[in-house]
Amino acid sequence: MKACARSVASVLGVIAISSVCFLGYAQGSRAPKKIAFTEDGYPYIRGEYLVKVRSSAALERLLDNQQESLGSVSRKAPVLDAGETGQWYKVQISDDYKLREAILSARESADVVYAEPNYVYYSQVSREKNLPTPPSRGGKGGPDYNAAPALPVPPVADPDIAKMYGLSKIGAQQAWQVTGGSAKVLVADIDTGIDYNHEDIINNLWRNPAEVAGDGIDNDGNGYIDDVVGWDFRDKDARPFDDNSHGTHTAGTIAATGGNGIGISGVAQQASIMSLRFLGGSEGSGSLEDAVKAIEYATNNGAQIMSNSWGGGGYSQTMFDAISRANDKGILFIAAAGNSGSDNDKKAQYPANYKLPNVLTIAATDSADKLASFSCFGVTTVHMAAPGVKILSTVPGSKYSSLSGTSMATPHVTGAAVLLKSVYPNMKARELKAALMESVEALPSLSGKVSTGGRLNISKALAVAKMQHGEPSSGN
Ligand SMILES: [Ca+2]
Ligand SMILES: [Ca+2]
Ligand SMILES: [Ca+2]
Repeated sequence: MKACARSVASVLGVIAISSVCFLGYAQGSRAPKKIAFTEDGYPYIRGEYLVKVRSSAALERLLDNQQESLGSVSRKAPVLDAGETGQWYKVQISDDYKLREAILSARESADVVYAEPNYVYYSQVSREKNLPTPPSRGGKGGPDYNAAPALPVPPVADPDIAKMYGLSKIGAQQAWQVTGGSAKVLVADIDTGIDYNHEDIINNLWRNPAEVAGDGIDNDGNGYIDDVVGWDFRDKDARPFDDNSHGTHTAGTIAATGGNGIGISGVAQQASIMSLRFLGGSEGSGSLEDAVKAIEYATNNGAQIMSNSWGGGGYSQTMFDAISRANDKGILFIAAAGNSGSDNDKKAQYPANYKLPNVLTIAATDSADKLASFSCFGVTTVHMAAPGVKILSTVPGSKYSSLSGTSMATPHVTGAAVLLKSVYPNMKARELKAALMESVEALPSLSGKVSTGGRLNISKALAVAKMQHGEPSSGN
């Protein structure tokens, strides 16, 4: 009993002196809900935390100690999965009301690098309108490449392109005089999955060259079985199909097939899109654990650009480390600023606010070049804007629909980065980011709102890159 009392006192001591965010609870409901909020308003999964330890033995020691000192703390699953940035684990406890104590006591341990809530993230689409209902999960083992319409030669205009004001705003048509993109540029769409049988996307999907579909074997030894187009981290399988529409929409803006006489065109007409699903359901939500695994997968499997139209949870060291590792590999990480219409300089949004050289944060503008009413901004933390109001793109079932959000602005910049990378394959994250930021079109509505005071112009970005890196190389 004495040992127990000392333990509790020491935990309370930490509570008194620590400046870290504490966990609180949504008021007014006693019913067990899966999601709760920290005191500073960030959503997390009840009863779960992530911890990075110096060894697996250290984890066992920690959990044994917690069980002893915090009586009702139990571990449903001691070690569910190990991340790849080192030894981080997800811990589940039965009583969420003990989660704060569990995290704080973990942080006290010399064995622990950090401990944090398993935050929740959401797709950054405007909720003014319901998303179109996707069809039931299509296909068995992945995309049906045999059903893909062949790209006609010479290129045939995409019929709905006139409805895409975003492409005109950012100078896409002029940029296409230089390059339409390249299948050599691998871009990760970290989202709700993609309808990988969509008529206007199927030709621009990544195909894992070293993986054989449907044989139940991890042919390339990357830890994922039959991952031919990406991975579904939410449902833990090889079929990252879109159950929400959001991810198919962002994928189409990045690189719906241009010049095939069908539907629309992405900002890049050609690219290799990797579908990494960690968000899902009607809200398009997902966990920190799965987000980080998706980022790690993209980093480890050759992605050069990551498109991230989501946000929600608070500062996470696990995620910071994962994005930092992508930075070390020269991978650009493009993030939506958020849809709460607030100032990110005052209330941080993540991943948008991570201070890393490869993070490029995007606000949304409309067809009149005004900052969208829902768009977050931040003169130091948000870098630039792109069209994000009433954006026409692809949705599941080989359909097309308009959506609004910083979610829609972000993939415009991703597509632009694909175009740069396709003719300047040696440009690293830092250089891509600089070229995109230096070439923005300054707009009065963005002055004092984003650090560049401007909106994406890919045609100008290619011109800036040409001054810095010489003549563009052939895209293919
Ligand atoms: Ca594999
Ligand atoms: Ca296989
Ligand atoms: Ca098309």
